[in-house]
Amino acid sequence: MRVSILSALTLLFRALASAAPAPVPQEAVSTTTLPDGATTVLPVVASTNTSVASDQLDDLASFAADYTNSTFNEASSKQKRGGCTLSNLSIRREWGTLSATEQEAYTKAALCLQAKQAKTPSSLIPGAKSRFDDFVGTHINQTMTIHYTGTFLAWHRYFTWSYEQALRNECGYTGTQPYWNWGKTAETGVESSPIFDGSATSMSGNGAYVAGEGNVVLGGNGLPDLLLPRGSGGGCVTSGPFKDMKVNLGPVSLGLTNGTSESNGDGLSYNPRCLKRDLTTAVNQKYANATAIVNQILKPKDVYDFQMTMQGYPGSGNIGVHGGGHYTIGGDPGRDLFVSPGDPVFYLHHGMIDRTWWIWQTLDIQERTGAQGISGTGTFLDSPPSANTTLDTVIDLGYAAGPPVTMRDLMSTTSGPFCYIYL
Ligand SMILES: *[C@@H]1O[C@H](CO)[C@@H](O)[C@H](O)[C@H]1NC(C)=O
Ligand SMILES: *[C@@H]1O[C@H](CO)[C@@H](O)[C@H](O)[C@H]1NC(C)=O
Ligand SMILES: *[C@@H]1O[C@H](CO)[C@@H](O)[C@H](O)[C@H]1NC(C)=O
Ligand SMILES: *[C@@H]1O[C@H](CO)[C@@H](O)[C@H](O)[C@H]1NC(C)=O
Ligand SMILES: *[C@@H]1O[C@H](CO)[C@@H](O)[C@H](O)[C@H]1NC(C)=O
Ligand SMILES: *[C@@H]1O[C@H](CO)[C@@H](O)[C@H](O)[C@H]1NC(C)=O
Ligand SMILES: *[C@@H]1O[C@H](CO)[C@@H](O)[C@H](O)[C@H]1NC(C)=O
Ligand SMILES: [Cu+2]
Repeated sequence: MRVSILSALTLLFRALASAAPAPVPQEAVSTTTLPDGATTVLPVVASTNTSVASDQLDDLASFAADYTNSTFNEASSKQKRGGCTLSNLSIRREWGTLSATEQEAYTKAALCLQAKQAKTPSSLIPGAKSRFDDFVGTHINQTMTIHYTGTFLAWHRYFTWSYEQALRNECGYTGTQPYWNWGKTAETGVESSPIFDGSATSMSGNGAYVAGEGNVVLGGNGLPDLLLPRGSGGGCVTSGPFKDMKVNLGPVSLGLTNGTSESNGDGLSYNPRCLKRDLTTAVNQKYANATAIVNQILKPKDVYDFQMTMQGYPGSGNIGVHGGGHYTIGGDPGRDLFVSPGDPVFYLHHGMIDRTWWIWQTLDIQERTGAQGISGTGTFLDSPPSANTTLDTVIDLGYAAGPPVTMRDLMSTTSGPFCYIYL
């Protein structure tokens, strides 16, 4: 592997800065120095006790926030950041820490996007009826070039941010994009969590219980089958802010609970139906518990491993925290890779995906926000083969949002179009 001059300098600097390293592997912690000289102690191994792992995740997130904050005091990184300053740095928070007023403002803004006219011409996507659908349509259109590709993380970062901007600029929302900490719902059970409890301050609850459903079967393409249990719902969402919303697009590749899948062609025609969920705590606990999240952050040493672990190495039997979140929601469009942004909770899930990436990037910031922070090509598992994704690869969100930007501008949450961190 090529080592850039910059990362060589970083390594040298670190070696000098830690002239007397403490022998700590037994305690499974390491001491890290922030740009402003402060030091912090971080875990190096995920605890198998999910309650301890949950604290480890908090420590890692605090480190990332402190680290980002301290770079604002460093002259050298200021020019790279353009206009992002400490005074306009926005902070994304976990759903359960928002006030009831903030939670309701968020869902009200999402309903507002669902009531606003689409920008996508109906000649291109006849089923896109609302501004909310512009985002779903863009995701459907690009699904095969944004998952298991070099653009996966950055594309979804830009997509989620653009949705947040639409809520703010087109629907008067004044807050930031909240996220879903999967580790918390794995502990409490998904159904009773503030996100999914069906109250007026939730993201709506479960689908109505549908009897007689079987497993969700993943696999195909010669891979061994992976069975996921059905959840506690399956039918239409009956409570909370989104109980009357219509899913207009899809399905394209909707996994059903009898081993088959359903599609409506390219999914771009008008197909209004209720939002369905099949909340599945067992999937959350198995694939996206706090230990899995901390492992996701601590184990991968390069972005190839990071993004493959997150999406699940095909055939490994593990669907990763990304798949874990999607299949915890279940239902329609929750189990449809193409149409999943048709459930508004998608953006809380991808907020957490992005938070996880942000923390991982901060652990080796130069390397992981630069060219070495990209791996993969422009097509799903490089099939059909396509060019490597680079810092110059352009991301275009079509009618959902603009402008097209290069990967270079999407690698840091505090430069390019972005100016946010997570707590
Ligand atoms: C996990 O850790 C918590 C907090 O330290 C402790 O109370 C609990 O007993 C541990 N659980 C197990 C199964 O060891
Ligand atoms: C960020 O750093 C500034 C000093 O530069 C400090 O005043 C502020 O409290 C810090 N904010 C956070 C969230 O740590
Ligand atoms: C932050 O504020 C500065 C001026 O205070 C402005 O130039 C810049 O565009 C803002 N950045 C963002 C990302 O809002
Ligand atoms: C699977 O379930 C769907 C939807 O309930 C149904 O239309 C289809 O016939 C079922 N397929 C099989 C093979 O049971
Ligand atoms: C947490 O997730 C990991 C990875 O998916 C899994 O191996 C482990 O069994 C899970 N832990 C618990 C307590 O379910
Ligand atoms: C694309 O990336 C792969 C893996 O990093 C590398 O082996 C290959 O040489 C690259 N191809 C080009 C054309 O740069
Ligand atoms: C779908 O993607 C293609 C590029 O892959 C683009 O040319 C086309 O405009 C997109 N359609 C919509 C409606 O965004
Ligand atoms: Cu996606």
